[in-house]
Amino acid sequence: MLNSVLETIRHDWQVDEIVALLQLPFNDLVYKAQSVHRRFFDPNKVQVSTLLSIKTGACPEDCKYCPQSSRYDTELEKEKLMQVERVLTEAKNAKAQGATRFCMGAAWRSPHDRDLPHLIAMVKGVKELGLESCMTLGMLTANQANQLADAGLDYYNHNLDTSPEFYTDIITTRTYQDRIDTLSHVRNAGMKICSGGIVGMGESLRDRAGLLAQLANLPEHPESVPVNMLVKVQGTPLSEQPDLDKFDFIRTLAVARIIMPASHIRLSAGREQMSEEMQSLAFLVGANSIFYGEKLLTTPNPEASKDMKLFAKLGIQAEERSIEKHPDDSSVQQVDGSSTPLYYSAAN
Ligand code: SAM
Ligand code: DTB
Ligand code: SF4
Repeated sequence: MLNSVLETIRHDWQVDEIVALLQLPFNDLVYKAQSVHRRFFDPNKVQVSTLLSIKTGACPEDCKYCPQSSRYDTELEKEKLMQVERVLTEAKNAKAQGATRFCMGAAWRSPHDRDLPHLIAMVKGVKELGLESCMTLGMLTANQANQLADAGLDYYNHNLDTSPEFYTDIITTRTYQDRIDTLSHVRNAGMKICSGGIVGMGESLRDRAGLLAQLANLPEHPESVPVNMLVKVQGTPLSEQPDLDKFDFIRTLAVARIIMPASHIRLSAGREQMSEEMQSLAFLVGANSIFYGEKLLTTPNPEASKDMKLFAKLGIQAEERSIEKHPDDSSVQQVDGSSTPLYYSAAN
């Protein structure tokens, strides 16, 4: 059973194949995605992470979507690197609200080595609370990745954002290859990867396929794949971008589920603007992770109580445990060593 499941994990996706999946009749795509989802996950469990901005605004990069770039006037209140104690207070609150992973984000091109001791103290403190830890700090050197891994950092988030072809329309201050290099430093250091992108930035369907191909063709699939719907922030160059068709967004999630079947696919930024029906379609096609709590980094997210009500209506439960190893690795074990099945057959 396990072998046949693992055979379906591929790293040789052609962009044309992914374009064809994105263009399937909608009902066929939903059925395929939900069937794959049931082979790999409990369909009624969703992982919940809480985000905290530990350093806000004044970023030197020029990412056209981002309210934190110093190049755009978004009236954002800048904040220096947060004190460790304050970060840990926020982490405790997140745990009390039911989050299992705490993600700390900094508006940096890359961290300075002088910041590492503070970051390491944050990671250790979050781990001591019994939460999984995640950071997103920009580009990392191999040495920085090793130091964070040694401190116990579980996940590092670094998005590819879009296809290689569309990328230069959005960011000019770092290259696509810079991003791939950071991902390989993270992987070599033994951390789990959270990497995805943003849709709704004016990219074509082929660009969305190109992003998905890049993610799925990494040497190992990212354990977590955030699919962000562009949050249009006044003052950024993308503030007037027309909305992406809602079904094209759902299609992107569905295809991410199909081609990265063992990864958590996160219905990430943009939920504040989505109806309950749209979010439930996202879960139906295999999205199984969300950011939980009323703020993303700088923009609003649905209130926790609203999400809990939606989960209750849909019979969804927050996922409690994580797995020790990625199912892309043949020996899968639950953290607590239990024999709870990881895979759920479509026939069940
Ligand atoms: N500065 C670091 C970096 O860019 O690598 C880490 C923080 S950055 C804010 C993390 C990610 O948030 C970006 O890669 C992007 O995918 C996402 N993001 C930022 N602004 C967004 C927006 N307006 N809408 C949707 N996603 C956004
Ligand atoms: C990711 O892919 N999305 C999150 C997280 N990783 C760091 C960030 C979304 C940011 C949305 C805009 C904001 O709140 O500033
Ligand atoms: Fe800076 Fe990250 Fe925003 Fe780009 S996405 S401007 S690197 S904070």
